[in-house]
Amino acid sequence: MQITVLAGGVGGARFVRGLLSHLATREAPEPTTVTVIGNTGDDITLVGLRVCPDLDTLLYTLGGGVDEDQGWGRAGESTRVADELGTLGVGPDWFTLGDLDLATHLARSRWLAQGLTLSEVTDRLAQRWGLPERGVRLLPATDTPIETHVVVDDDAGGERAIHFQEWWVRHGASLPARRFSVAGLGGATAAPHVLDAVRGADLVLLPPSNPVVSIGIILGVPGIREAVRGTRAPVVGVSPLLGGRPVRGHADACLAPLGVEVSAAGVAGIYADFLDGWLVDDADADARYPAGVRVRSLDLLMRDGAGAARLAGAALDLGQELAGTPVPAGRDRR
Ligand code: FO1
Repeated sequence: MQITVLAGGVGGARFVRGLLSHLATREAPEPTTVTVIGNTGDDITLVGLRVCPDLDTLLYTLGGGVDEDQGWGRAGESTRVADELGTLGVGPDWFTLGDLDLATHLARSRWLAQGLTLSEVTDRLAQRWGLPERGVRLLPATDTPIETHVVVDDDAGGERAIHFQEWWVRHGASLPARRFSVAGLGGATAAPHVLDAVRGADLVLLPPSNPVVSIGIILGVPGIREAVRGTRAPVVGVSPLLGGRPVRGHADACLAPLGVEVSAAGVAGIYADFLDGWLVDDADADARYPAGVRVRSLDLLMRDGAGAARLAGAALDLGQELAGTPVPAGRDRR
């Protein structure tokens, strides 16, 4: 079975880890490969190094090296280099690159400078983290460098754009976003194997990643949203909102500027042109959802690994249920 997942950082990585552990516990498992298409809009160049936070969060989480409390960065990390850079006044003080994490960025930057694509670099990092042995393929959404910027008010009545990471980390998404603009997205092309992984999937999953700045960016790469709309596979998503609030992160601050209702139903609405199934929390079971979307409610929280496996199992079950039923006539995306 071919499962393709469009994933952002922390929530997406935990969901995929849960998916892998759920798949490992099935009786008589059908051979299954999981292709994860990772968001690259968070990427940033710092102290001359290319940092890919969502790809690295997926690598560290699926490879067993992530700092569990943070959900990002390396376990057992130290910051001697970052501390000295601070003393030297080099690099922003609001974004800490740990010593082990720096090795990832140094290797990636070196390989990119040697002419490797981001996909080739990600393959090497995935090998280092043992992803192929776990039946996982990690693809960047695009090899074209893209960066999400957030347009906020300046202090002279105008507006200015800041990097997504500055908005997210330095300001905690507290500056009202007027809009998002993704540098390089219009000219980007899907990375190798990405479109095939969507078109050839038996199931496409959207974990509870940020629908605007994570999954929204992946879908914004020319050709990807069309591929999701056109796939024969059921498309099943997991709400990132519970009772009108993000389970983690700042999805609410991202939906407001789009005028989208901050709710599980609101997010289903922005996916409505391709969504077949939608997992929501029991608290949101009675809301109104787009026609043609099959909604199931459950305890949405991934409190631990077992919780993530349970949520992923529910998504798989909904996908199987949808695969077994004829597509309602008139679904606009078949
Ligand atoms: N998040 C923070 O809140 N503070 C940090 O200093 C920080 C550093 C950092 C370094 C590497 C990396 O891959 C991620 C890092 N993050 C940090 C998390 C990052 O902002 C998020 O993982 C995503 O970009 C948002 O989804």
